[in-house]
Amino acid sequence: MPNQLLAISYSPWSERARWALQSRGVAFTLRPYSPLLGEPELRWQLKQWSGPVSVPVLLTDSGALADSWRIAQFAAAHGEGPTLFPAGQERAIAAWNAESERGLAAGRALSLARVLREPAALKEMLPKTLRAIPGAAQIAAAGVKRTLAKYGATAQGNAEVLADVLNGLRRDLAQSPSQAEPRTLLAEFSYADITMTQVLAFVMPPASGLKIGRANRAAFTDAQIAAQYPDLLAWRDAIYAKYRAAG
Ligand SMILES: N[C@@H](CCC(=O)N[C@@H](CS)C(=O)NCC(=O)O)C(=O)O
Repeated sequence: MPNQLLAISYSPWSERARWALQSRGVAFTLRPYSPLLGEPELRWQLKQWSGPVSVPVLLTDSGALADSWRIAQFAAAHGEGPTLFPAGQERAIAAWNAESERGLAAGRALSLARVLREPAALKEMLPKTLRAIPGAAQIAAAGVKRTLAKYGATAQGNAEVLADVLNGLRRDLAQSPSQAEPRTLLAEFSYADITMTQVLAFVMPPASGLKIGRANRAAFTDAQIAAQYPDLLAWRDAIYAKYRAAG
């Protein structure tokens, strides 16, 4: 059976896995996942009947990989292309991945609060066939609130956490040994760049990679934070242009 990637089209967590697999040329069939609606099948695939489940999930012949980090390591061990985890750098990359998690969690809380105020963005989160049904926005709002609760999102302090992660990224890029243009976090392109570029999806989504509707693109954009980090947005766009081949 070919590898199957269960992924949310507009989610930066899913994008990390998709990019890692595609950069290594690892073949997979993409199975678009809808939060809440897709959960029964996901639980069945994982044989996990209680506790939280999330995507991306890669279904392989040797079992399911239920986390973007594990999927990236699988990608690094298969196919061919950029090394992703250069020798001796795994701990450094894990630290960047932890920073990415922190930034993404804060960004999710900020973005989903804006999505909740925008019916058009809420409807875009549903599969096309459900968008016209009565109460579509309310159904999506219930799903969004569930996601916020599931990941323990708090209402306060998110802008500060996101800024802290972005300031760290700015510092790390300034100190990087990279001779390339655009700079990479390590001396060469790696999974560190894949995972850290994702934090910027909640500042302003990238032009490619994520499949995101117009209303959600606006809701994911934080004009105030974007105005403070034009250098990082330009870095992200340049990394995408150079290293993110179309899938
Ligand atoms: N550590 C996980 C986190 C993934 C994650 O947070 N996924 C969220 C993205 S919003 C998700 O699946 N949400 C849908 C849901 O929880 O129903 C990874 O990187 O794979």
